Amino acid sequence: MLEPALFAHGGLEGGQLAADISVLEIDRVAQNVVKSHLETCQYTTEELKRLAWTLYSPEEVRALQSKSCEAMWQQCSLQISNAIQYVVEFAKRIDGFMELCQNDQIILLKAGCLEVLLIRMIRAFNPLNNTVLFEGKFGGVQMFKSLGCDDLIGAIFELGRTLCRLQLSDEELALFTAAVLLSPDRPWLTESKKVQKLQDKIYVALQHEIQKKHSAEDKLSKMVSKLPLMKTICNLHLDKLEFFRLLHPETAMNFPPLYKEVFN
Ligand code: CLR
Repeated sequence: MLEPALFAHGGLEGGQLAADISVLEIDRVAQNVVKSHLETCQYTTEELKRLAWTLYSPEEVRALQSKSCEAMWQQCSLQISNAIQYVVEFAKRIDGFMELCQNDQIILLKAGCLEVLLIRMIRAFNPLNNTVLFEGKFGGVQMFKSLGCDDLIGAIFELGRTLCRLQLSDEELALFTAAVLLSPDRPWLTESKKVQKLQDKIYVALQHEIQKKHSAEDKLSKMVSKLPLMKTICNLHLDKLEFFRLLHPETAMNFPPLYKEVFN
């Protein structure tokens, strides 16, 4: 299943987390997670700032719209697959993740990586003109018309807008995505207690980080309140994929391996 992608880049040093949560330890957790995020976020903040006003021209949008549904799905699955590789690398660099059993690592990644991507999307989302980064340029919902998934795309953009309103810093983004990844309630986990302990520490670190500028209860609960919409989007994506697979089995067979591994 995910092993090749998960273990392709060799081992990582795994920090043993003590049982009690001290301020020192929370700082260490935050540092590790933020560093891991910055090392694996695919685009630097500067790159994204520079790209933000590189928009698809109307002709280019029309060209995307007149592609076949199959070709567009293929393109999107490739982009998503590339982005997933960075999420896998992010997970591997979080202290404690590689100490979980391989079964649980795979369950957490399969269940969480689209949610992480949706949160990461805010870095590549421009709420001023409702556009997202796709293959090097920014474009709006119309770009994805040929997919025939207007409801899914609409929900993704809506999430982008509401998450952008929270104005998350890279530190908050890093800790939030790590907490989502280390969700102890994913079905079939064998060591959910271990996952729970890791997630608890990350949430404490996130709370601590938010407190530097805001009232933590407020912002954290706003962040957590977006999780149901993310779950809805993930389920909608799986429905669309299943339907697409029925209509175009040959194309679906040729989707990138990582995309197939994660969403099968
Ligand atoms: C998310 C943040 C990552 C980089 C990245 C890569 C691919 C992008 C994705 C981001 C956002 C969502 C995205 C995707 C490619 C296609 C997808 C634009 C920016 C759109 C919403 C289409 C989804 C189509 C479904 C049928 C899967 O670091």
